[in-house]
Amino acid sequence: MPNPLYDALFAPLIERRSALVILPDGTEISGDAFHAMCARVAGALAALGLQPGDRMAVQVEKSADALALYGGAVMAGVVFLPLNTAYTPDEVAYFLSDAGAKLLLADSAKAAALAPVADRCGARLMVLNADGRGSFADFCATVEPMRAPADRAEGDLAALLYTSGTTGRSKGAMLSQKNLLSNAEVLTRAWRFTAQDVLLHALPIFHTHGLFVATNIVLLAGGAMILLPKLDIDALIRWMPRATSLMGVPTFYTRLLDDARFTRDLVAHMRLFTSGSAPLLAETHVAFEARTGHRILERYGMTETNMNTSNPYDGERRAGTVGFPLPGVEVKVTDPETGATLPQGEIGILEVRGDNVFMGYWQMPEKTAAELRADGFFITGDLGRIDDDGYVTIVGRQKDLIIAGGYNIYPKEIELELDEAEGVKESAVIGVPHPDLGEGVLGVIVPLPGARPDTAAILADLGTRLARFKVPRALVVLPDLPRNTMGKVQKNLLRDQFRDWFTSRA
Ligand code: MLC
Ligand code: AMP
Repeated sequence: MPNPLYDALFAPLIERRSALVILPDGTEISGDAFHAMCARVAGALAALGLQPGDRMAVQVEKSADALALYGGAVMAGVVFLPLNTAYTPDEVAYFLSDAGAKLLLADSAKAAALAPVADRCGARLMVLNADGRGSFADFCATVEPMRAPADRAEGDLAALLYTSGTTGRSKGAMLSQKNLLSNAEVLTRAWRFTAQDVLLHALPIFHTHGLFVATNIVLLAGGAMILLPKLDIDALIRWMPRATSLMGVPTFYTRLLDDARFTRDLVAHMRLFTSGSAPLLAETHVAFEARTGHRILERYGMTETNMNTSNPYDGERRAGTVGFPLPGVEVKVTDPETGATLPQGEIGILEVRGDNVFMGYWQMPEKTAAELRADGFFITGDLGRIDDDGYVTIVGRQKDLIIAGGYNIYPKEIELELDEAEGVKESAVIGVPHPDLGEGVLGVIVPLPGARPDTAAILADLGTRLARFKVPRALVVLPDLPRNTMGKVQKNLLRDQFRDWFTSRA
C-alpha cells in the first residue's frame, strides 16, 4: 500500500546495514535496526487503537528512540505532534485538547505532572525516557512490529506543529506528506547531500529544523547522523572530524567561534555548515569564514512552509541574505496594506507558494483564510526585499515576535500573563539584542497606582505556567508605556531605550 513519506524515507532502511544513527558514546544503529524500531512503534500505535489520521503528542527528550517515534507515526499513518520539552503541563494541556490527541508520550520525570492533564484531555499517557525505557517501550516489546505501512496519500496530514500566534493562542500548522517530502527532496539536491554525508545533529527534534530539515534530508540521502541530545560545544568539537555537515541556529556558530579549539584544522572533513531559524549576523558570517575558510550557507524557513529560500551551494553565499527561492518555491514581496506585488527591490511582506506550504491551521478556518490566500500564497509576516540579483533579504518582521536562540516567542502570550500579575497595570514584552541568543526577552511593566510589584515573584510565578525560555530575563518598571496618538504602545521606542540591556551585562 502506498505511503509516499514512508516509502521515500523509511522503506530504504530495511536493506541498509550501515550506520544511520551514531550516538554520543559511539554506539551505531544501522538502518535496518532503526527501521525495526520504527516498525515496532508503528505496531504499538496500531495495537493501542490509533488509526491513520489520529494524533499522537510527544514530549520526550531527544534520543534515537524519540526519533523512531516519528518513523513509527509515519508508518502507521498517525499524525505526529512533537512538543518542546520546555512546555509546562498547562501549555501541553492546550495542545492535547486542541489537537484531540489520543496518546501522549512523556518522560517519567514529567509523567506525574502530566497525568491529570492527559486525563482531562482524554489522552492516554505513556512513558518513554531518553534511555529507551518506560511503559511505552515495555508495550512495544510485546507487540508485533507493523509489516506493511498504512495506506496514505500525498495530501494526507503527516504532522501537526504548533506555532504561537500574535493573539497569544497557538495554532497547529497542518503539514502533509507532500509538504515534507517535496521539501526534503529539494533540499537534498540543493545542498548536495549523499550517502557519504554524516550530519552533526545537535538541534532539538520537536521543530521543523531538527525534525524535518535535518532528519528527512539524512534519511532521503541515505547518509548518517551523529545524534547529540542537545547543543554541547565539547561534543561538537569532539565529533566534528567524523562529520561532513552541521545544521544550526546562529547561536551554534557564535558559540563555536567563542571556542579556541574550533579551527580550520578541526573542520578539514566538513563540507557544509547551514544556518537558519533566526538571522545570522553578517559579522558572524565573516568571522566564520576567516576562522574556517567555510562560508555558512544561510537559508530561510518557517513551521508553516518548511524551507523557502537558500543561499546557493555553488555560487556566492551572500552574508545578510537568505539566498534565492528554492526550486518549486515562489516568493513575492507585497504591500502590507493592499497585498499588491511590489516592484523588485522594494521592502514589503514576503509571501510564498509551493508544495512546501502547509495545508492550513488545524480547526482554525478564519486564521487560515487570513494568512493563506486562495491562490496558495502564504503571508509570512516577515518583511523583506529581493535585490536585482534575486537574493532575498529579511529586514524585519511585521508580526510582533521575538526569536531567541531559534525559538519563537510571542510577546502577547507573556503580556497577557503579566497584566494579571499583582500590582501590574499593564506590560510590554520586547526582544532586544542578546550576545548569545540573538534576541533576549525583556519585560516592561507599569505598576498600578501606589503599587510596588515584586518583580522576582512575578517572574518565578510566570515560570510555573510558561516554558522557561519564554520568561523574560528581567522586568523593568516604568511609570508608563510610550504610546502613539492612536494609543498603540510604541515598542520600537522601548527597544531603542533598552537596546543595550543584555549586551552591556554580557
Ligand atoms: C534555552 N534557554 C533559552 C533558549 N534555550 N532561552 C531563550 N531562548 C532559547 N532558545 C534557557 C532555558 O530556559 C534555561 O533558562 C537556560 O536558557 C539554559 O537552558 P539550556 O537548555 O541549557 O540552553 P542551551 O542548551 O544553551 O540552549 C540554547 C540553544 C537551544 C540555542 C542551543 O535553545 C537550541 O537548540 N535552539 C534551537 C531552536 C530550534 O531548533 N529552532 C528551530 C525552529 S524551526 P533557565 O531560566 O531555566 O536558566 C524554524 C523554522 C526554520 O524556526 O527556519 O528553521
Ligand atoms: P518558526 O515559526 O519557528 O518556524 O519560525 C519562523 C520564523 O523564523 C520566520 O518567519 C522568520 O521570521 C524566522 N527565520 C527563519 N529563518 C531565518 C533566517 N535565516 N533569517 C531570519 N529569520 C529567519
